[in-house]
Amino acid sequence: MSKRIVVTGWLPEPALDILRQAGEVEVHQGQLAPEQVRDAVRGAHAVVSMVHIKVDQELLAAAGPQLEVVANVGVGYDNIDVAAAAARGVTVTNTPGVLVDATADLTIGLMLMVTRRLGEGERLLRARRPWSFHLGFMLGTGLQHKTLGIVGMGRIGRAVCRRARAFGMKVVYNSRRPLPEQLEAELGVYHLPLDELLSSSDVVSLHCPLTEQTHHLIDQRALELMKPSAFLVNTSRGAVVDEKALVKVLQERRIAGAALDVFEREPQVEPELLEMDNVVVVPHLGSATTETRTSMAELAARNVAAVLSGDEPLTPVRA
Ligand code: 8YV
Repeated sequence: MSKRIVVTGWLPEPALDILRQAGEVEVHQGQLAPEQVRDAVRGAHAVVSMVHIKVDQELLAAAGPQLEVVANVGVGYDNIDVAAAAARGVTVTNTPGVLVDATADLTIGLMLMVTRRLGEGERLLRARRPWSFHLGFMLGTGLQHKTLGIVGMGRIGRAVCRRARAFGMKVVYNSRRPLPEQLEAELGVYHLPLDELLSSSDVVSLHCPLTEQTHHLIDQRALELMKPSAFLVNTSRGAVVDEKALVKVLQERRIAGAALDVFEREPQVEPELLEMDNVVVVPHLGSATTETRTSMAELAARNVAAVLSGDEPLTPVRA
């Protein structure tokens, strides 16, 4: 009997081709309510989950005991109750590696947008407001010789670090596990306690996963440690930042600006953020290139194919 593979969102064709060789594929697109997802996965042997789909006890129970694998299309897997899956013998996989460059590129793009006021400038022209060049017009902040503080020095953090060093920035970092000395030397970085990183950086960029420990890691207290001239960039997960506290410190001008790719209650965005000229907001585009999304989807599909045929998955998530 052919195995049933349920896909919970749009997937590029090359990935679907891989899945079709592994079983019977059913794609559910559009904004699915949790009960619609539960209905969709009933009887599935494999679920390809998108990062906004909550894979919890209820969903796993709805799927049934034949479920073998949940393949997340994303490196982050905070949407999945990994322990609950493990308890049911369900393999969980993610897509590390393939999205490192795309996410690091976007981070630098956001950093430039917010420090050089690019969104603000574009809005000015699109509003057809009068302007004229003068030496003091729309001055931003240069990155050269400034300090970038990277929170979370995994593969994406390191890729951002390399790019920032090429821009002439100094880089400090904070990570659960500090890097080996040799790698620190190669990257030209050193580890700092989080508070020190926050108080000494000109740009703080977040690259840690969302876990119980990192939920609201950047809260009111943390934000108030930042310099009034500093910028916050978040391409990790929205809930790493207390978004309401961020609104408050921005309104009080306690930091200079923020550039956000992710939000605490996606797809909602705190409305005040949309009103502020020193805030850049984009809709979760970290890995959104055709090449990267295709690679992510193919990796997820290969993980499904491996597990359904009794092989080891390529990129398992350990409980
Ligand atoms: C996007 C991500 O969420 O991989 C992650 O964890 O956040 C991003 O890559 C993903 O591409 C959305 O499907």
